[in-house]
Amino acid sequence: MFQEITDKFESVFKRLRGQGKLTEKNIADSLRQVRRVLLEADVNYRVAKDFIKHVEEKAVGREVLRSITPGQQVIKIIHDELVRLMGEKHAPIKFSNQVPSLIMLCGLQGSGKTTLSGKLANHFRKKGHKPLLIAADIYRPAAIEQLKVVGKQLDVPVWAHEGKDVVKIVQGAIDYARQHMIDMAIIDTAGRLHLDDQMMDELKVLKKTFKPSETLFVADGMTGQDAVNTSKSFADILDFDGVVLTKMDGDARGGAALSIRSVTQKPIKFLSVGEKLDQIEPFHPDRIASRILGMGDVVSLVEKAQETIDEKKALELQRKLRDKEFSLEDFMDQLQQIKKMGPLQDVLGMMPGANKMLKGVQVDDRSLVQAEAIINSMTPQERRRPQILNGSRRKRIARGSGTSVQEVNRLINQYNMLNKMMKQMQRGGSRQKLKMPFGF
Ligand SMILES: Nc1nc2c(ncn2[C@@H]2O[C@H](COP(=O)(O)OP(=O)(O)OP(=O)(O)O)[C@@H](O)[C@H]2O)c(=O)[nH]1
Ligand SMILES: [Mg+2]
Repeated sequence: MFQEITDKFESVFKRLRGQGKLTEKNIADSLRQVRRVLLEADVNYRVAKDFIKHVEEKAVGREVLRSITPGQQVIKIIHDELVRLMGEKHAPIKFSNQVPSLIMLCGLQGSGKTTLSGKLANHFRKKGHKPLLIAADIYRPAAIEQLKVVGKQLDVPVWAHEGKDVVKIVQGAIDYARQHMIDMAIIDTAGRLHLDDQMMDELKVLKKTFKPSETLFVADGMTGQDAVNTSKSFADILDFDGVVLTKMDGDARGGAALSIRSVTQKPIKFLSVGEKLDQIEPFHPDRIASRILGMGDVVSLVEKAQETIDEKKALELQRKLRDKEFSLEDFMDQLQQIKKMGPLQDVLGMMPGANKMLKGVQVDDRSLVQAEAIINSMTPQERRRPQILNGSRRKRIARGSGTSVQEVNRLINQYNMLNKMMKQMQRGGSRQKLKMPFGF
């Protein structure tokens, strides 16, 4: 996600930082490059133009030119403007006083509504809500079945009834929810190829009848400017509350994420980043801006870690580090925990500086699998006391795991490095507060 735009920003910034002194001319040059980066990322033309104008107004101010770190100052201005562009603050999902709160999803065919229904149910259940999924796509024959599969996967109830009257279906679901202490219901509506009248009328009726506390427009992030344009047309007809951009794990260039707020005046509330039901991220403009500018997103990383990493194991690990007992077995545990957090590339993308550090390095989830195989081929004693791993043991392990001695060596070096870094973190002051249970 955002890899391409991050890389390009990085090369612009590198030159900017290198300048001891900035003049109006070289600020203008840099901003021309920034404008090109935005346009290449498929940011709306008008949005890019306004963006540059704002940055220029601030950057050419006397403070920047006189400052000791003029490059950094300009970068800071760009960062703040990006945050502003995306709506400043995270816009949370609204709940109503009445039970159940209704979240209605709408959007074009295949944009990811049904998948998102499951993701939202999963997300909010983790936060203590009790969700219901409502199958309101009565047109596509397999649609109801698809939602049932999602519900079953999560063990979340699905309200699904045959029939041609969506209002009746939703009413039935609300009654059911009230009887079963369900506090939120997510309506999965039918998609259309285009925003046609019949679809809009149906959504308008649902909105008027049930007054959902949240109506979300689900837009396919891979379609770039098309996603922005359909969101805009949709907003003109049906006043929705927010956008969810899906398929942001693909080669989406980021332009839609940067333009939608400014074009539609509607905030992005979530990003959907994969086909699995836990691949969803609340949209925080400041965090995304940092990520786009290659500054990492430590807050999201830690949140993700907290969600997926076993607290008990993390505490145990801290104790082991303190007592110098961190073994290869623990190392494997760590690898498995990291694997749970999602594709390695995404996890690393959130770490400050990782983009620069890993330039050109292919991060591959298979390397985790390989590491597991290597550790699995060791005896328990070798895992606990890696210092006994001499040449012949390493050869045996390589054979057993279908790898080479070099690969075994590399893993042991990584382990040693991690061990050292973790000890430093343990000693270090502020970093320790993050309680990152793994030590990049
Ligand atoms: N890679 C990726 N694929 C996704 C994401 N969200 C949905 N998909 C895939 O996109 C396809 C369409 O998703 P659906 O959830 O069925 O879309 P829909 O909007 O309900 O489609 P209709 O009901 O036909 O209008 C499926 O193959 C999903 O697995 C995402 O964030 N990333
Ligand atoms: Mg669907």
